[in-house]
Amino acid sequence: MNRYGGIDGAFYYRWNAVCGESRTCGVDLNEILEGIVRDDEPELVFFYEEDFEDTDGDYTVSGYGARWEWGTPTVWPESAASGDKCWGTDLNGNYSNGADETLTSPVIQLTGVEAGSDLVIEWMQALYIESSSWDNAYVELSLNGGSWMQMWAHTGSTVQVPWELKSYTIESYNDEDIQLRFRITTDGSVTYSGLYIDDVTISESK
Ligand SMILES: [Ca+2]
Ligand SMILES: [Ca+2]
Repeated sequence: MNRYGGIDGAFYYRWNAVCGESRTCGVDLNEILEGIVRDDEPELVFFYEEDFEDTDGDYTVSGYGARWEWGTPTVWPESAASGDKCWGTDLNGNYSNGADETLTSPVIQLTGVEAGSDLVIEWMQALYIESSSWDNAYVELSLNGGSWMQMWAHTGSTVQVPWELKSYTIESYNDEDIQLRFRITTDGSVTYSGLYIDDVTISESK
């Protein structure tokens, strides 16, 4: 295997197949492709992945006016981010007026994460909500059962944002249990489809 420089300054590895005269040399293209490694891209090692296809992920719903449901949306965004299923603040209608409703993950116990490494939490999200003057959405995180810390919040005008990847990094993670929650609070009038969540992952950045 030889190391060589790419035009962008990155280094790549490649195999050279050497065949003797007395034997046939077969090279599997897939094996070659799997063997190509770029040195300059961070590697993500996944410790938690939930696409909500087979189960609801043991996520729980709580709060006032709660309409969180697991399944396939029949109103906007009219699909999950992956496969057929996701969680959303009502799969077939708008969120409630006067609501304070939360979707909470199970306590996620991570084992094997290198102490002091950066932990990356990612989720796919679709959002259709009134201005944050009236209706709000939050994604929060708790470590070892501690107070909830904000990873993301809806700010500004009324928005309709299709499925997009959201990301939050915990720097210097050190062997703590993690819990996530997705929450909306609403005022007394004007409702939309709300907050939709799919493909939650936690990975270590190497
Ligand atoms: Ca899904
Ligand atoms: Ca409202």
